[in-house]
Amino acid sequence: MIKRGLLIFASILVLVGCETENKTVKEASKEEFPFFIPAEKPDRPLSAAVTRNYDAYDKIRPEQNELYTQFKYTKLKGFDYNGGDGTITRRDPSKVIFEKGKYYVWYTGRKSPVRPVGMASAKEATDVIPSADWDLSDIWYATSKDGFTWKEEGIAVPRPPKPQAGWRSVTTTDILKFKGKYYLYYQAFMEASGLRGDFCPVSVAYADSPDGPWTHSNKIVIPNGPEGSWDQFSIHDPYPLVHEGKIYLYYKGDFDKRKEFKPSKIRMQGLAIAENPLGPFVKHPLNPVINSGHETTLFPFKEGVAAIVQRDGMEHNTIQYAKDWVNFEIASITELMPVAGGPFVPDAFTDTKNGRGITWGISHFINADGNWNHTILTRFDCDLSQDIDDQKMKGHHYNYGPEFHYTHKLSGDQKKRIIKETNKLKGNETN
Ligand code: AAL
Repeated sequence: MIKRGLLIFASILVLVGCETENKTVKEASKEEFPFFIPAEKPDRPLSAAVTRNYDAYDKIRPEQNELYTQFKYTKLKGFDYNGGDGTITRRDPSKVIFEKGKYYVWYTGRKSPVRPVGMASAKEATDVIPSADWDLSDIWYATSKDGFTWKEEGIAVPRPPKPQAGWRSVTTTDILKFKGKYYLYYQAFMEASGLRGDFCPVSVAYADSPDGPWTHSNKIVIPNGPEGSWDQFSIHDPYPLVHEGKIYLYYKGDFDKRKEFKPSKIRMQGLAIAENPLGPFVKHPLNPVINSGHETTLFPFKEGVAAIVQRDGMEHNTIQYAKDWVNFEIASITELMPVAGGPFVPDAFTDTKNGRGITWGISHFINADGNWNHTILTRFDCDLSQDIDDQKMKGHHYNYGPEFHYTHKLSGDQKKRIIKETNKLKGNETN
């Protein structure tokens, strides 16, 4: 009896609730949402999406959102790739710095007698035959007067001798300038990538000049995590910035590799902080701090840090922001993002309290000739800066023509599934 009573009472509550909600909605429907979107959040019932438009973003429209941009690309001059035969690759560029009247960029450089055999065939790799595109590589560098035409200066950091960290390959570097000295952090491979996975820690070399000579620290400064931890195998894409007088080094962990999800789409970013460029680095207890991204690009913005989060993960194709440099929120959604972007960040190392943002950098195109032979460097431009307002960078979308769409075709299995579904319907008709 009591149960029945409670049930009736609960139903009345629900009805009243709906009625109240309906009244609210009814009241709201008297005033349609206005044609000119209110600049401030209106005092009226709003849907979750429109509430988000006011609460989750810095501005309510893309044109005014300083962390929304499109990206424009320009082919670089000064780099030769042997006609794309796979014997030369340049990829994973560092941030760009400006010193001695010119721009500097460092990157993974591979010049091998043959093209890579591929990670799946890593067992066939030798000390001259690369497994992956970034196997058997050194850290090269180039300079430029204008950011468009570059002069390759040569190898900055070569692979060190066995058994030092990086003897197999030194790759995916990034630059730090700290107290007048220069530091290049890099992935330090001690096995051909693909043998077990893409496994490596991070080491660092240092110099008194951006032109070197560079000295290997012969230290693993960002070690792999303990067994069973998210970054136990791969510490990728080291990316140092200076904040609160310390080195904030963001990095990627490739983890959660499972047979049933191959290739894994999960990539997340961690943070490690140190007072000294040679460590010790302390990994943040909230790691991973970004739940998506691959070769993630970061830059100080206002009092926080912004991140170009592209390629992988639930929140790929977003630009994110962390006021506290740890807890990232989505600031905008965009497309055609620079992959492995190394931006020119004038205040990357100034410990700024009001990061100005970025307008250009160097990124890369993998699979540059369609058969995974090699990667090429390119320039990207954007408006993620407090100091410009380039509305030509704030368009809503790119127009991908029919031919581009038709390059993304159904597979044979997908066609078979579709035919099966249609036949099932036909079967239903005859039944
Ligand atoms: C990119 C980067 C790292 C990986 C490989 C070279 O995905 O994240 O550098 O190890 O490719």
